[in-house]
Amino acid sequence: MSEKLKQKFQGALLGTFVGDALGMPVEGWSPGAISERLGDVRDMLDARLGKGTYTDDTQMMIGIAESLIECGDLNGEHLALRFLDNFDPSRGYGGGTVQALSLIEQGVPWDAVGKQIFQGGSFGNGSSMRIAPVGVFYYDDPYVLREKAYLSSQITHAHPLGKESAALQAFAIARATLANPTEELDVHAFLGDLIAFVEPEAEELIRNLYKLESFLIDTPTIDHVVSSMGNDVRSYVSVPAAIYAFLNKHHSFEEAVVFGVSLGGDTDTIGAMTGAIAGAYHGIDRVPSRWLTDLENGAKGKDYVSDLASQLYEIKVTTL
Ligand code: RVK
Ligand code: MG
Ligand code: MG
Repeated sequence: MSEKLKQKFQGALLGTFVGDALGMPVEGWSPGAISERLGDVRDMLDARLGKGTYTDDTQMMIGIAESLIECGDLNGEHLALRFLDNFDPSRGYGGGTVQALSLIEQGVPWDAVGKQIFQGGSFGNGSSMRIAPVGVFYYDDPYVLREKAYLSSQITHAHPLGKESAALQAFAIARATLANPTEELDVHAFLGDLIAFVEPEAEELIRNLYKLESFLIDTPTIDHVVSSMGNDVRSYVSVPAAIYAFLNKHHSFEEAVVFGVSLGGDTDTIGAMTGAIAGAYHGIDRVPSRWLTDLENGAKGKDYVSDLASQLYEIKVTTL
């Protein structure tokens, strides 16, 4: 199990990176535009900072991994400062997150910033897209995982739906880490566990998760999925979209991420979150090597992220 568990840690972190880089070139496109102009997105395409480059999703995921490794736990203040240190606007951040980081830079306490963004905090998917390190590091304790996911979200996304979606995405990664990919996955039982995990107050999130039950039975067209649930930046829309992409195509990491990106809209983020869950399920050895080859590999690139996953795993196993 231990070698497999390490591969799952790497799958979740590099799965985020791969899905982000694959979806980035078609961010904001409709599913129809993607299928008409490109068919399936099955290869890294050149856009923005170049082929195989990451956006804010992976950049902030790296910040969480670094902070967990340095502190051995989730420390809100340390993480907030790390987000700020790593901030690079050329990666493309959400407006609320830029505002939150600017307030932290001005000296506003890290745990007071989140509530000042939008009305009662942001419910954008920015705290869910970066959660993979929390999902694998706390995979064996849902109670602690929820607490740490909320804490990591609070910094930039203090709205209850932002926090709950981040906890749900972390829990989906945790459950995928625990699952054995050589056994048939009961997708309805998996989804049922996720629905049971969500706090009942997060009604919008639960409503979208229930839609997935019928999608998994009826396998509707992508247009139907998008018109009935959406594919946008709201956390309670895009986290369920990523969960659906994983469950609908759970036999293959590649098919899951390609399907997630084909939903259009917030494709880098749906790709990143699908990649995190599917990577935690299958492990890094099932991530297509042509995708890994194409990833940027500079100062905080592919090898660095792989090393962060190994370090997180080593710290985790010493406490098991
Ligand atoms: C550029 C009303 C709200 C809201 C609230 C809406 C990167 C706003 C990544 C806001 C991801 C948007 C994405 C995003 C991550 C949130 N009331 N509207 N309470 N809370 N919104 O700004 O980090 O791509 O329209 O906090 O979550 O790849 O602009 O940013 O796709 O959600 O950005 O929320 O964005 P933000 P974020
Ligand atoms: Mg992004
Ligand atoms: Mg995005």
